[in-house]
Amino acid sequence: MPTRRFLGLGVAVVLTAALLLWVNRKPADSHGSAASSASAGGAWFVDVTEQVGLDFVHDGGPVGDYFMPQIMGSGAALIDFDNDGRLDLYLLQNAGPNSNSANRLYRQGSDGRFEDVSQRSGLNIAGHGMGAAVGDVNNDGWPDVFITEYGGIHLFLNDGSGRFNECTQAAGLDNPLWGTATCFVDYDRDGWLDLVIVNYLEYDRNAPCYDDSGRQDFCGPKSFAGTATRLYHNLGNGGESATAGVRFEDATVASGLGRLKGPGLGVYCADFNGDRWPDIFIANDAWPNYLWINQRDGTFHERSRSAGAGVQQQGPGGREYGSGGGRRRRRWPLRRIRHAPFR
Ligand SMILES: [Ca+2]
Ligand SMILES: [Ca+2]
Ligand SMILES: [Ca+2]
Ligand SMILES: [Ca+2]
Repeated sequence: MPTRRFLGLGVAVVLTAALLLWVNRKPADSHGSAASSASAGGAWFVDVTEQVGLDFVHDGGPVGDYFMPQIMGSGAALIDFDNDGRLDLYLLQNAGPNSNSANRLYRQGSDGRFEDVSQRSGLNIAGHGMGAAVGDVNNDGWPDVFITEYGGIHLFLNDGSGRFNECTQAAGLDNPLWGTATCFVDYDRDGWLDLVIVNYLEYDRNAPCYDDSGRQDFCGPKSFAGTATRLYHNLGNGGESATAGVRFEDATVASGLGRLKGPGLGVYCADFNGDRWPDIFIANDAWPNYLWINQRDGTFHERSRSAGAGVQQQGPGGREYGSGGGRRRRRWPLRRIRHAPFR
């Protein structure tokens, strides 16, 4: 029987190597200095990365061949994988599946320091890691982990002992595209977390790009066609025990999300119109964003324009939104979201 249910939480980010780290308990000496610094009008945040034992170094892989995924990853997830009340940290690598640079899981101890538990966790895989999401997909009370990569995905079930077991294929999941952001959301409110996988470009590494002076450069978001976001519906475990795992069905076409393609980089799932049904916002790179409003029948309608959220490059009131790309581009925050109700 389910012992704990996670709401539609999902964390998905496509980041550069820089991380803004939050820890819920700091060592005593740093706590004092941080408090006095803040009270004196100084910085609110103190970099405690080394002090708390985090020695992660992001690896983007070999340089020189302008392989575009190298400048787009990688993501991270905060997850209390052992349910001790302290957030642990999972960090992705981007050096490719044949690299020795594997993803790493750090467990936070009672003193606020982190221990590298990657080896025994089973999460220490290598790849072109992009996004990560955390959610209890089999309702056994233990948070599970989903990862997107350039060319693949991975779903790991948490067995409660500190070990994660991959079940991607058995769960019916597949995404050979360039997955970026991702999140869990129970879009049909049946008590089982469903899965959103945002895809980026139909990238061809054999199609080089060049800058204005004719020198080879990294390709940008307009160099290739965009792709559709994929939605997977969680079928549950058929009433069997929690250890039986989960099964998903591809609801991309049936839900309507497959109708529009784009260079997706970000996602946020929330009830944007206040009807208590979760909606899906997709942030595209140098392309109008998509706001998929839940129609409460398993389908979504795209409403970014009427909601004022379809910000696009050089469009009225909005400029480019997104990250990466390798070409000099201005970056502006999302704007023009109105607060008037819409359907
Ligand atoms: Ca923990
Ligand atoms: Ca679970
Ligand atoms: Ca569901
Ligand atoms: Ca809604």
